[in-house]
Amino acid sequence: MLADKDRIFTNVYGFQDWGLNAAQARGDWDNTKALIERGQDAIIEEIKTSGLRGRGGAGFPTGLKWSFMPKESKDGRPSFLVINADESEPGSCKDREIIRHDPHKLIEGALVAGFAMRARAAYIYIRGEYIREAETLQKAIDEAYDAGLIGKDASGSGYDFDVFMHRGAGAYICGEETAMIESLEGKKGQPRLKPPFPAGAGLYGCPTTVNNVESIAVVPTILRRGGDWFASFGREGNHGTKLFQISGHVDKPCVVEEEMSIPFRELIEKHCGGIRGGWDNLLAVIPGGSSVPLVPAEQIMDAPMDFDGLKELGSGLGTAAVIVMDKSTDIVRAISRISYFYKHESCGQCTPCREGTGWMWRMMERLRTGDAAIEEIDMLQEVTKQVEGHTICALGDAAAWPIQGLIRHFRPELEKRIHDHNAQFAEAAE
Ligand code: L3W
Ligand code: SF4
Repeated sequence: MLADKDRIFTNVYGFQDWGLNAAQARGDWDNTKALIERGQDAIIEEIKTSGLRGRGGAGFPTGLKWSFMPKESKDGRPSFLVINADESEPGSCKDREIIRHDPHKLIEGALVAGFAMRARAAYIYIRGEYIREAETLQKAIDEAYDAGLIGKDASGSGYDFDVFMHRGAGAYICGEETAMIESLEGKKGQPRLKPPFPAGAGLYGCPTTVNNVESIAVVPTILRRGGDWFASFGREGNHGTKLFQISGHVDKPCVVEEEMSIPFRELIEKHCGGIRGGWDNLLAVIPGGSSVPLVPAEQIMDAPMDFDGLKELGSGLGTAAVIVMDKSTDIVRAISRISYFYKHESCGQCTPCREGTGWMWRMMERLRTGDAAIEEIDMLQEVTKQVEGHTICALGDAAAWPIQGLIRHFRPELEKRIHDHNAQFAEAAE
């Protein structure tokens, strides 16, 4: 288990004040100037050494992403850092805790990361529903400006760096990086085709990097304690500490910082008091937020909770939003509800997603009630394949994968429902 001394988010439960003085007492903003004086390339190298991979779902190597940003400005165009605080993935609630209780880690991280990628400013795009969090964040930004930590000659480094907060308006798709950029520009939040990636043409056509809140908030601590320190947690290719958000049928749902690659059973035993009704009562787990396929109980027990371990099980770490479902769960209904979510949140600009998410949800509803033909299971699988990989952004995949996971692991349950329904119908007809 991760020792307290190795926790980055020491105020994640809000036992202390989030304000500047308390944050400084915890070590934030401690000689930030010295971090900046190391220089852009040294900072990027340290982040590469740490093995940090993006904490927003895709797990892309953070140092590598920063290195895509241009070293020289073309035609006087500025570069930007955009921080994704549009936390909307069902099950995810870690960025909310950082902003509520440790906002200065995020703001200091924005300055140091922004400097490393030669950005002129950071835009923090916060989920519209996070009303009180937005108030806290804006107050923390104001505190940092008033103390000279950001703005002109930020932290006495000679570097000018602004931080702006922008509130979203309730659309899940604005968490997709290019939809977020469109939204920041004042347009309808719809994803752009990639490439070009934001590092080439992002906000206002300028080089931009979009990073998740947690990815940025851990940066100052990594630089202070060293990339090797961060890399000493977890296993090859899956390094560092990580905020896990455990919800559902555990005794004590929580957000907890743990070592990457911790086995699932250990994570739940140590921090959540076990599974409701005991381990024999576990049915399945969605380990990374609603976009990733579920994993049945027998496969997840000893699985390392990291990018590669969960990928091997046909799922993913995503945002590490761990949704635990015990045997009381109507698993078909649960996945159907997720399908409805993606149908509702599809931005509608590409046909396989716009039409496919509706088809998938309606077919899921037929399977939920059992009012379907057995062949419809394969037909639904085929529809998911028509959507997966054929859309502009990952929402199409995210809508397809949970259904594929259900069919892969719970086909007998789907068939039983249809048989039971048909038997009932036949009985009624006699
Ligand atoms: C330059 C290249 N940049 C990739 C960059 C790219 C992006 C990052 C990852 O989706 C996933 C999604 C959700 N040159 C590059 C390059 N990049 N190749 O690397 O890109 P990508 O396309 O792999 O992922 P993405 O589009 O960022 C994110 C999944 O996360 N998810 C979580 C969602 C979480 C929330 C939330 O509430 N926080 O919505 C869960 O599974 O489905 O698959 O920056 O530009 N050659
Ligand atoms: Fe919009 Fe869906 Fe296409 Fe993404 S996949 S761009 S959400 S229609």
